[in-house]
This record gives sequence, structure tokens and C-alpha cells, in this order.
Amino acid sequence: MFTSTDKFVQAYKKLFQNRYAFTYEQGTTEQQYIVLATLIKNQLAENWQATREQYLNEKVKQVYYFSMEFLPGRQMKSNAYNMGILSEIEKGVAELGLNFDELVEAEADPALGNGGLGRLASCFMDSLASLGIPGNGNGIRYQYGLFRQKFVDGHQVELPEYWLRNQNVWETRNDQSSYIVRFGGHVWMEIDHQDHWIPKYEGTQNVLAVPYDTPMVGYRTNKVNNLRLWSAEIPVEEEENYHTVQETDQIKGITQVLYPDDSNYEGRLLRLKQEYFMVSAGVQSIVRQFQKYNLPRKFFPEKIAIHINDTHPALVVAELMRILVDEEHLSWEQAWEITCKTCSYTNHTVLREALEKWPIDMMQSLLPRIYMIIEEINRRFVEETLPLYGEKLTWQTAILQDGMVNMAHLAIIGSHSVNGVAQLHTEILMNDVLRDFFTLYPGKFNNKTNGITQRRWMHLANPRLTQLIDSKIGEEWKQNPAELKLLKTFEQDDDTLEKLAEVKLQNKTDLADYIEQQHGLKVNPQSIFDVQIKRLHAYKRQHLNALHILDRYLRIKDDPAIDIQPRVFLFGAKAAPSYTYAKQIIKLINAIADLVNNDPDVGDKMKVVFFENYGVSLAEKIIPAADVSEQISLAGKEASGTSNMKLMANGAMTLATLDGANIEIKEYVGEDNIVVFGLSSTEVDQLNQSHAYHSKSLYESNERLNRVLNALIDGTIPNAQQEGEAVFDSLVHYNDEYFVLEDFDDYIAAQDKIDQLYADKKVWNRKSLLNIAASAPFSADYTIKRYTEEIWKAKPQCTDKEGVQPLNEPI
Ligand code: 26V
Repeated sequence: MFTSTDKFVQAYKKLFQNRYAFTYEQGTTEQQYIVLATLIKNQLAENWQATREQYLNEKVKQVYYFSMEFLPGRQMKSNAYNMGILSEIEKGVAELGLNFDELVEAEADPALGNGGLGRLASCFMDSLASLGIPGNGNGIRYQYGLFRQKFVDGHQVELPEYWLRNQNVWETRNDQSSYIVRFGGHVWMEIDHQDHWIPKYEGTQNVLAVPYDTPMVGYRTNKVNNLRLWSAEIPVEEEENYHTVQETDQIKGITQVLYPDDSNYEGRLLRLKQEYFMVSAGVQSIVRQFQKYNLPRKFFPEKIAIHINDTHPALVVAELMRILVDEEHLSWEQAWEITCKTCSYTNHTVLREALEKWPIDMMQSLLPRIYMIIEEINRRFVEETLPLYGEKLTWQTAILQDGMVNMAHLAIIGSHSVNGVAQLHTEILMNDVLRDFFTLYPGKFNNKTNGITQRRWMHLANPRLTQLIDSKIGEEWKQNPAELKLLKTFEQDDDTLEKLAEVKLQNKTDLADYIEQQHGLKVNPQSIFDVQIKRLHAYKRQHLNALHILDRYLRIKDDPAIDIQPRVFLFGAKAAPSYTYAKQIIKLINAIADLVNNDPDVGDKMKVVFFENYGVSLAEKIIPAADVSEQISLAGKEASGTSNMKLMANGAMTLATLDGANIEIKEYVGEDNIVVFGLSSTEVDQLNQSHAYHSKSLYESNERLNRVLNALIDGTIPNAQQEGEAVFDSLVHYNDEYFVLEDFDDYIAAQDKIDQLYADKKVWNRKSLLNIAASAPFSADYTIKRYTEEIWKAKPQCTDKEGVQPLNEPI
């Protein structure tokens, strides 16, 4: 890399001058950032090229992770870190007299996803690269990311997020790998002189898919993977046909904006266009890559694995069939065998309202050839299944149902593997949501519990903790996370526990400073920092958290001298713009924050902060400072959760329902080191089936609950009357779909338990340490290792380090 700080400084000055024709001292922070990032990108170009060429020459099996969403976070620091040049760079930047942290913050955080699903995809990219697995991301280069959230009088307001305003240093436009994607028009089949059925197209709208490639740098490897994001443009040869701005905007509009709703599926034509656009461009580029391998086509599945991240890219199945049959002239049977062996699918939700179904007429008119292929897949599926399993099961599993194309069914039928993202979630898929498919294909189903990259979420976000861990167990855990369990040997060591508490306090002090600067609110870092950060959704039950806050507030009002553990309640959440109830909950919590934060009776006993514009960069600030991790979804609804893992790895205690990966967290950390409450998923099922739940009688009979709920509507919370009533009505009059009232007492008791535990600092610090020590199994490196070995069958190509060792027995 740079042989000396001097060399770095020279290179920086030169590049700055070349780029801007003035000196770096005269530049803006953005310009100073751009030059630094460019310098770093230039350093990895050689490895990026070498990796691509090696894989091509050696015909290595490649994984393609298809996802409509990626949330990579800022990349400069993590790239420098993974390349092993971070401290060198920091030294050089200091030498230049610049502030490194300011340059880091000048980078735009690409919000090309809604939440957990997109962030998971990016953690997986990091692990693929770090394990040296030939893995490619395939997605969309949205011009506008997820809206920027602002609060105006406590209401969420959405502003456009134009993340490309400054140059995006990390991407490289690759025109030579552009493809045409066809929409609409008419298709008919003709036989050619070789007796092949060939589709003929007329009147299609042709869109050019241009790839922008971003390097995915592995931690201390010389391999650089690729994230390919597609952008829609007008094909050059057709430019003359477009006369008005409206016409050109219609094409570019395909990749203009990310759909901001991850809770409610809506059959919008533009969304279907986005999905096919990404799928078609991605599959075409894979087929081109395979052609370069110069192998018989039956080797396709031995060289290519395509992963379908949720149903959004499920059209991969039909598009691969189309290319193999129409363009490569394989028989249907050959093409189908290749397709099923190549594709695999992950389900990320059991919420029925989020399951994708497209109207047949829409699919038929937008994608006529693709629809013909889906019809044929469905016809053959029904033909095979009917005699073996009968009408009912066949009908329930068909792809075409009630005038709709069921995308999950397409993905399952066309894949050799179907997985859930936590043990409980996979069981619910097998026994309930996808039960019929489990009957048909028991061998396809498997679990892959989610994971997180410790590089971003520990090493980089929490350097103080990382240094403490290094000083206690050495640095091997960074390559081999299982080593983290060695921390357990320090559970009775006062010195270690005090140092751990000191790290947490410093992180909390940093966050308190940030809160003061952003919100003008002073919070005491000695309080419990209680954190709930995730999309706003009724099933995640931020309103249960709010009821507890209200209950506490009323207790303090009863007796302002009450001896209570001081707490700061921290929220970060965006609501889908059309999700009225979620927005009402945001407004309600903001109003409660106003009430609590300005009441002199309350003082330091309690504060409430709702951060604006929660995303990856904010998460990096909040997570290292958390004492309590709120994971309070109704059992059976949260597929996995991943903030639970990040918070645990940073020493927070989990306050959880038995849902998603919380169950596995409990198994690893032990029941003494987590606080669990609430209904189990089986109890939820029973209550639903028996129709025995009457939330109104709980409201009437439970005095404490009665008082808290009344506070929503009796003027206690100024400025949120309407929102208070909306929440009250859903909980009391509309029978509380997510059993908030049923879990209320148990939740309050769990919160009191947290207070008790925190009161004994030594006990608390010990539990915090044990959480960190038990967090290794949630490293995405292990998750990716399992995907690679059990589903994708790809091989690590690391040359300069060992792959991650198999997970040892959990502690
Ligand atoms: C759904 C939809 C519906 C149609 C329009 C756009 C759109 C965009 C995203 C989604 C995704 C919903 C599924 C999802 O995000 N699931 C989350 O996945 C995480 C990673 O596996 C997991 O930790 C969370 O528990 C799960 O809610």
C-alpha cells in the first residue's frame, strides 16, 4: 500500500490538485472526502480486477445474491479497515491537518433498502468477501433511497433522499456489460429452420440496463467481490424515438425510487417493472459470464448459484427458463432441471399482508413471454402434483390462483432450497405458512439463522470495546469469532468488569453529547439507556414500550420522590408513508417525550428520545451505548430480527419475547442473562384459534392497565389527542390484534426486573460481559458458511488466510 505517511500525503495532494485544480485546504469537506475515498478505491482496483480474472480463468463457482434492497452503510472506513490500512490512513489524514471523522461523515449513507432485509444482504456481502467466497450482489441503483425522515410537530414528514448528489466514489459504471430488458408488446411463437420454437416480439418497450459495480472488500483477504446495481436508461439506438421529457422520465423512472413500504404489499405496476428489470439484467449478465466459461450448459448449476432474497426477485425462475429455452434452445426438461438446481430462496416474513401476489392481467400485459412461461411451469406442476396429492393440496400450492400469480409459490417450485431466517421462523414455515409445500418437498426446507458482521457492528462501531476484548483474549476472535467465548473466563474479574462498564459509560457519554447537540436535550449517561431501533410496525409493538413509559411517568407523578432507576428511552424508526397507524404511534411517542422531558417532577428519572431518520449510520452511534435491547414483537411475527444480535454483541441485555432469533439468543446466553416475558407463539396461536381473547375486559378489569390506557385519551398527553384515541381504539375497541394488553403486566414486571438487575452494578456488568461472550454464533460469517456449504456449494478462494473455523460448541 503506501510505503510511508509521506508517500500518502504526497499522493493525496497530487490527486486533489489533479481533480480540482486547487489545494486541498481550499476544498470543501465533501471534496476532501472524495479524494480520500478515491485514493482508497484506487488501492483496491488491482485486487478487484485480479479476483474477477482469476474466477474467470479458473471457472470458479459463483454465487449471485439477488436482492431488491441493500443497505451497505458508509464504506470508506470499513473498506480501509478491511484492507488493513485504516491506521495508516488516519495517520496521513492527521498529517494533512484534516479531521478524519468529519471526512467519514461527509460520505452519503446509501439507504437502498427498508430495513432488516436490506441490511442482512449487506452483512452477507461483507461476510462473503471476508471468507473469500466468490459472491456477487445483484440489485437496483435507486436514484432516491428510502425517504429522509423529519419530525414536524412530532409528525413524521418524508423528504426525498437524493444520495447521489455528490459523486459516488465507490461505483464504477460498466457500459460494456449493459443489457436490453423488454416490456409489454406482443409475442407469438414461430418455428425456425432448425425446428426451434422462437418467440417473436412486436411493439415492446426496450430499456437499457446499465450496471454500476461497487467493490466488496473482504477483511484481510486479497479478494474483492462485486455488488452490481442496475440503472435504467434509454437505449442509444432508440434515443430518436423519445421526444419529450415525460417519455424519457418514464424509462428512467424504473430505477428512480425505492418503494418505502415493507409492511404492505401493493400491486403497483412500477414495482413489478423494477423487479423484472433487475431480474432480467442480472440473469442475462450471469448467462454471459457462464458463456465465457466455455462449458457445456449442463454444468450451469455447478458453476452458478442464484439466491432469491425474499420473493421480490422470484421472476429469476421464469427469466432463466426463458433464456435457456428461447435463446439457448434447450428442451423444457433440460432447462427446468438447470433452473431448479441453480436457484434457492429465503423467506423473510410470515405476515400475510406482505406476501407478493401479482394480478395475472398485469403480468400478462407487462411481461407476455414471462407469463407464458409461468403458465407452463404451473401447468406442469399441477399435472405432476394432482395425481399424487389430490385437488385440495394441488390447488393450494399452485402458482396461479384466483387470477393472481403467487410469487412465493413460484420461488419454492423453482428452487432446490427454501429457508427461514431463525429456528422458530423456519418451524412456522414448515408447520403453518408453507405447510403444504413442506408436505410436497420436505427435503427443500432448511433453516439459516441470520447473522451480523462483527467488523462493522463491533470493531468499527465500538473501538473501545474492541480494544478491551483484544487486551483480554488477544485478536484471534476477529478472524475466528468463536474465540469470543473466552471472555467468559473474566466473568468474576472485577478489573475486567469495571473496564467494561467504563467503556459503556464513555459510549453513553458520546451519545448523550450527540443527543444534546441534535435535540437540545440533556440526558444523564448514568441512566439506563433503553433502546428500540427497527421499522415501525404494530407487530413490533413500539406502543407496548410507550405504555410502559406512561406507566412509569404516572408512578413518578404519584410520588415525585420515588426511588427509581433513571432511564433514557431511545427510539429509532421509520414508518411507511401510507401506514397511518404506524405514523400515529410515532406522533404519540413524540408527544409523550415532550410531556416527560419537560416535566420538572420527572427530572433525570426519565427521558425519552426519538431519533430522526434512523438508518445504518445512526445505528452505529446508538448500539454501542445501549444497556437494554427491546425485542418485544408479538411471538411468532418477527422472522428473526438482527438489531437483537447487534445490541447483544455490544453488551446490551435483551428484554425479549420468545420470538425470532431471541429464542436462540436465550439458548446461547442462558436464561439468567436475558429477561424474557410474554406469550409464546403457541399461546398466541391458541388464543387466536379459541377466539377467547377480549382485550376490552382486560382494560376494564386491570386497574393499572386501565389507568395507562385512559391516559391516552383523557388529555394527559397534550397535543396527541387524536393519536392517543387511535391507539386506544385499536387496543380496546378493535380487540388488540397484537396482544399488547395481554402482555402488558408481564412486560412491566420484566422492566422492573431490569431495574433490579441494574441496581447491582457488578451483577449487571457480568451479564453484559456474558452477552458479548455468547454473541459469536450470530456472526454472519457462520451464517454465510452454512449457506455456502449447504445450499450454494461454492468454495472459499482465500489465499492469504484460513477460512473461518467451524463453530465450536456454544457456551
Ligand atoms: C416487503 C415488501 C412488500 C412489497 C413492497 C416492498 C417490500 C419491501 C420489503 C419487504 C420485506 C419484508 C420482509 C422483511 O424485511 N423481513 C425482515 O427480514 C429480516 C432479515 O431476515 C428479519 O430479521 C426480520 O425479522 C424480518 O421482518
